[in-house]
Amino acid sequence: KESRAMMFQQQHMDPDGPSTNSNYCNQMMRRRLMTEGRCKPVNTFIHEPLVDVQAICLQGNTICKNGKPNCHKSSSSMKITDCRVKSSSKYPDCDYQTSHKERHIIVACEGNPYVPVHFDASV
Ligand code: DGP
Ligand code: DGP
Ligand code: DGP
Repeated sequence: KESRAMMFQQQHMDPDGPSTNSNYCNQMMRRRLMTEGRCKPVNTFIHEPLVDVQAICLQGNTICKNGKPNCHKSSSSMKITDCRVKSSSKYPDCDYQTSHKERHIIVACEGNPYVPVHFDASV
């Protein structure tokens, strides 16, 4: 199914971003529909070309946090923004802390073509 791969792009891809803006996560978490029904607690956006993120599926294989074997760690560090909900946030007014970072990222890949479907961690 294309849907998990499309969902990954919706939730995690922002190749042209980020604007240097402490409201980045508040705006993007809403715009990408992660504040519907609840405030998604933690989410990472990736500021690299889609082809470079898809290529991670051919890079270092590693075990996912859920124990599945289909995770892959990027061989290069990548520009990311870490969004996490503030303890003072009250749904539906989802309020996030925005942190720009450069890290190696770990994604789960599935399917044929074998593409990212889940963001596992940054290291
Ligand atoms: P870890 O085991 O390293 O994935 O840490 C889990 C942390 O993430 C913990 O602080 C709780 C928080 N958390 C709660 N709900 C979610 C969620 O839906 N997604 C993610 N990524 N983290 C969550
Ligand atoms: P901590 O930094 O310890 O609060 O843990 C946060 C966890 O959330 C860590 O295991 C990495 C994970 N995480 C970061 N971004 C995302 C994401 O976009 N989706 C999911 N499912 N987990 C994420
Ligand atoms: P996320 O990118 O973390 O928001 O998750 C997207 C989907 O991936 C969601 O349906 C949960 C699922 N998922 C969570 N953990 C794993 C994992 O370790 N491997 C795989 N393949 N999928 C996972």
